[in-house]
Amino acid sequence: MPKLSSRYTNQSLAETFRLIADLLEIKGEVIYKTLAYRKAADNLTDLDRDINEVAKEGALTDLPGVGKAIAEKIDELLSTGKLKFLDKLAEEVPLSLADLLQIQGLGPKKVGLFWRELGITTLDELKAAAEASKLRDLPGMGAKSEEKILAGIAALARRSGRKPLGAAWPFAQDLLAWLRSLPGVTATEAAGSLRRMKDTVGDLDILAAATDSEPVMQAFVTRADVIEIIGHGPTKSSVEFTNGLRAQLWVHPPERFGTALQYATGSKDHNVRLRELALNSGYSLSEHALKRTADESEITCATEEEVYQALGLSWIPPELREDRGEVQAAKADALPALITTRDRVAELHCHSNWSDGKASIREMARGAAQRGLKLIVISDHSQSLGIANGLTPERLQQQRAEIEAVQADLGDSIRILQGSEVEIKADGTLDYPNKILAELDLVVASLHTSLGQPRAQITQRLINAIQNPHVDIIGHPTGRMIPDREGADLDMDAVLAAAAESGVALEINAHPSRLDLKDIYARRAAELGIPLSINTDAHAPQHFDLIHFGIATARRAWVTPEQVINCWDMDEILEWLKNRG
Ligand code: DGT
Ligand code: CA
Ligand code: ZN
Repeated sequence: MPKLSSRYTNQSLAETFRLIADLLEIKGEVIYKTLAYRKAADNLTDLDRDINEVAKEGALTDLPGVGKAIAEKIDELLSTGKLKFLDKLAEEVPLSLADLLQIQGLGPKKVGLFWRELGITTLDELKAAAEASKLRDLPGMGAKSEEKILAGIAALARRSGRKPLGAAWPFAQDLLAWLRSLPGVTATEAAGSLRRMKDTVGDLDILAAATDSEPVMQAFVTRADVIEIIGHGPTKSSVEFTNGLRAQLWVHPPERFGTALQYATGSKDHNVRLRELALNSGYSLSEHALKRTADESEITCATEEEVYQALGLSWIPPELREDRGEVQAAKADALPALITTRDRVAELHCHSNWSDGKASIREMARGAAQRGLKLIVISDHSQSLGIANGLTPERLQQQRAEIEAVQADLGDSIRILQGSEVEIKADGTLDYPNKILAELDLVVASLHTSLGQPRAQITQRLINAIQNPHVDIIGHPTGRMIPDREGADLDMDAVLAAAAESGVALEINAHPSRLDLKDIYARRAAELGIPLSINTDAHAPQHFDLIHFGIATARRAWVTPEQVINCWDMDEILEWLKNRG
């Protein structure tokens, strides 16, 4: 059941507004009354500032989608932790009913019906009623729909919400390769949140070009690893796989592949913005076609470039398509020259078997060189992280000798530096004295322990590290873990301000279970002139290949290579390190 939090974050506020919208719909309110709440929730989800700060400044009504009524509710929730309107609504409509909407194919009308007619308020009660055949006699219901509800409840138990990009992406690559091998398929492409490289995805959207869609769809829904067919149509089918992932396949003829790909890539908000622009320029844009409004004639687009070009825009990289200013930028021909994986020449945070890595320094350095890197920093854990076999000052000395030996052996193929990933301890001090930090070539400071500290305390703890002149990079700044842990309750405004002042770099940790900083924070950091560092945090050479997840996150943050240390020339990197002390 959605719970009300005592201290509101952007996300918990968004959830509260979604809950209100759901309850109003179950109660039977007309749709337009619920829309304002959903819109506010969506905007809160994407907001790149802490709502508490915005409220303090009295600037709530400046936010998109927030009118006077919503602003008052936000104020009330932030200042009292409660909302009279919601309390009253919850007296009329039990909160647990909102959970039932998670069941595929079950909308607020039916949930309201079960509640009023049979007093059902929970998933368990609904399941029991369906099993006892009590639903089939209600208006609009039957034995079939009862079965569907039971299947939906079972499916809900199997899947737990959104999936990490890191799990979805490799599976999608397999699906794409398989589709490409089917007869009649001339092109394939990922779409949806997957192509936009969002850190989590609801379902995979996959596109295939084929003149005859039927055999492709048939092959898709009868794959051996499909456990449920959610929908099966000529242009779109949706299935669930045994691994718990869901995918939607869109099949369109090659001559309209561009139009279809543009639509299926989204995001929905980007598409809405683009459709607006199309209408204003005399076109209509839909899932199936781009047409001139005047005579309904179609402009068939085999490629996405043609769609954007017809609307007077340069092609917009998928990672930017979140309606965060990209359409306006494309119109002004002012899109950023985004960073790519090829720009990265240095790995500044990785581990060897001196701490918890799986490979030797030599194996890590050779693996990095084989992948075209020019510089690698071995940054093993510091002494207090016992479970990761952190290094004492004495072992650091010994490690230095090994690094020098490997360097002599590998010669010019790669430069190896000695760094450390130094614990920011619970009391805010660093895990080595300054004297030792000064001897290291590069210092990454990270939070791993006591992440649950109160906001003021953990913010100050991180700022201590940011202000230490020996610290070069703050590793995975929030400590979040996708999908299970939200990260420390940091005051990001304060963290970013301190970083901008000290000149420290903030990491975008590329590991798909971290992607930390996330896109909106990384974008703000870059805008503030804070150097970014994208690292894989590799514990074995093959982890270097995860870099593209970090690069994608940076692209979602509108980041260019000049803003990322790992893309600088070796001389520039060394100069920067020297100046930091
Ligand atoms: P997800 O799956 O929740 O991670 O997010 P998406 O972005 O993949 O969204 P999804 O799977 O619901 O739909 C795939 C794409 O289809 C979406 O990115 C844009 C397009 N689309 C879906 N619904 C709408 C809509 O109502 N209007 C427009 N214009 N496009 C839509
Ligand atoms: Ca999707
Ligand atoms: Zn690390």
